[in-house]
Amino acid sequence: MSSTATPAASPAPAAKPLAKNEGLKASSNFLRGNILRDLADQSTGGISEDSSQLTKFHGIYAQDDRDLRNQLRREGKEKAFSFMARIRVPGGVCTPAQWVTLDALADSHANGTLKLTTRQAFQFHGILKGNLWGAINAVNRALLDTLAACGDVNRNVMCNPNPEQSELHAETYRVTKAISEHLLPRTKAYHEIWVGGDTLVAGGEPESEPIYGATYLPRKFKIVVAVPPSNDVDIYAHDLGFIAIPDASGKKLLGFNITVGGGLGMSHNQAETFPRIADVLGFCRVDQVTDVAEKILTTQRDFGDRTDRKHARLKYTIADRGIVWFREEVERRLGYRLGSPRAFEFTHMGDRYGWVEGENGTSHYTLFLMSGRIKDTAQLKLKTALREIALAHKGDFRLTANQNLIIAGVRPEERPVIEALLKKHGLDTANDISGLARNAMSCVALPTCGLALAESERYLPELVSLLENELEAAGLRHDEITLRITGCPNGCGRPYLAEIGFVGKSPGKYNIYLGAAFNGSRLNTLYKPNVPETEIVATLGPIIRRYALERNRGERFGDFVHRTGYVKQTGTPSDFHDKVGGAAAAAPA
Ligand code: SRM
Ligand code: SF4
Repeated sequence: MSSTATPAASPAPAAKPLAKNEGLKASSNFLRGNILRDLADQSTGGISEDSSQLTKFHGIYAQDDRDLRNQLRREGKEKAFSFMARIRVPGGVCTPAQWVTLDALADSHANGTLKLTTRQAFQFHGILKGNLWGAINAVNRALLDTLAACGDVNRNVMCNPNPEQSELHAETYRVTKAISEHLLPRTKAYHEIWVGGDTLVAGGEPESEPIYGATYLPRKFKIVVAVPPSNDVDIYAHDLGFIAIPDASGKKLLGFNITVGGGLGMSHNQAETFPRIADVLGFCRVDQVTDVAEKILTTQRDFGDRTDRKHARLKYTIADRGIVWFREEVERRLGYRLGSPRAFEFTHMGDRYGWVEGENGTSHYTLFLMSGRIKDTAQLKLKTALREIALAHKGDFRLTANQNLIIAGVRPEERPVIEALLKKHGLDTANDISGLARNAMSCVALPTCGLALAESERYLPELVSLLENELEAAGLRHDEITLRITGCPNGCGRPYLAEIGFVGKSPGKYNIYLGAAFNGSRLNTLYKPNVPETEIVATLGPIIRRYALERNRGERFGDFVHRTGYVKQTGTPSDFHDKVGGAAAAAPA
């Protein structure tokens, strides 16, 4: 696999000034900035705005408790600052020992919970400034890290979370790790600040970022690897995707179809921002994958819009310049042509719950976790249960792209122990969960997310049960329907790929989107804007009842609402925006 970096091409002359973050990156001395100074400042629980932009590259977000904001403002006090740290877990694979460490750190350094994200990572919330260095340092000592979990770089690389399911899955995981390592930033700043000196990095050589350059990427960049027929990683939502193509035996990896230009974030009523489904670009062999990933990333590095962060993702570069231009530019950098895409089929997104047998005699249990939040409550001691399982488990854990957890690689002699622990804690209920809950996902939103306009994680249980009542009454309790909710239009819970999507508009009000494909290959469409929580059942109940009565055999909910005319896709901004402001002429490509 190639490791040669393409020198940065001269960017086209920019008519508009560069975005502020560009100057910040350039002058940060490879992401150092004033982070150390700000950490040492004990006069505040926060850090400066510039440092809060730079710490993102270190996987750390400055936040404040939004539940307390108004009260503290009234009292003339500083916001209740704390930090979120995102731990990168390529392919979602972590060991039981790492789990036990993170479980303990959540109590000693954060808010006592662990959060599994929609991109196979862990998050700590509520880390106070005085605990931040200790938390990140301890994460590194557990042989995990937070480097490049956020920021204008390639983020955590996702793949089907079960490498032990088959040799094909295992090979795909190895490729995922190779991509992840190849595209990691090379700055020593992270280790200097959080690990202590250059403990893990050979010193001496002048610092450089051979792939990124000193200003990194125009914006975040996300890569996933999928193994059909499962589209569990939501490949069409990502900047770059690789679809595993097996050889004729079906057991060995032949290569990958490449997808580019997916992305979901948008801003309400700004038509020039929109979710976009990735295009299939071509095919490459296994030994070409890191080279292809690098050249696609550097194309975006050089042509992405550095003047406007709302227009800086790869999806806009491709929407503006066209996929043909993009392929030619990537092939020019590669020095060879990409192959024609091979046939593939995705049948579903999401996770398959309960026990699955692997090819090597081990088995794997997928556990449903509401919003990926791991905590103890009066009803369910989930955190305690998973700690006990981690202490007994000899295999691995796999974080899924849907905020769930796989207890993986369970040997036959170990299985009774794990089964007993699942039963003891009431976690052996995979088959009792409704079809809607099994396919439900939310983003974090309030109280930690600074961008939330409405509740999401805290509202999901109520929303699910409201709609479950309707489905139950219509005889559809076990039908699988995808439901996703986010507290704002940024799309962290991938709501535009749900058959029923809720996107926060203001406190207690949501835009309702309907009609994405069950296999993740079609975005949904705005059905009704600004729906108050109190009107959700009245809005969706009649559609659910009609679906029960009039659907064709095997017809998915998302397809039904298209056939019966509740929504239709036009390819214009009104698919996503209720009112159109900004540069309304730009339509989704
Ligand atoms: Fe996200 C920003 C949480 C997956 C699109 N996302 C944020 C921030 C950091 C808010 C902020 O910038 O201040 C949120 C922190 C909330 C908190 O308190 O923890 C946040 N995003 C999350 C997570 C934790 C949601 C979850 O409940 O699991 C996911 C972490 C993934 C990870 O481990 O890396 C998460 N975010 C996503 C996804 C889904 C995906 O990638 O599969 C998307 C849509 C896909 C995409 O990127 O287009 C997503 N997040 C965004 C955006 C919009 C980006 C855009 O192109 O417009 C923002 C805002 C931004 O970047 O300016 C954002
Ligand atoms: Fe925050 Fe919006 Fe992302 Fe939800 S979708 S976590 S509210 S940025």
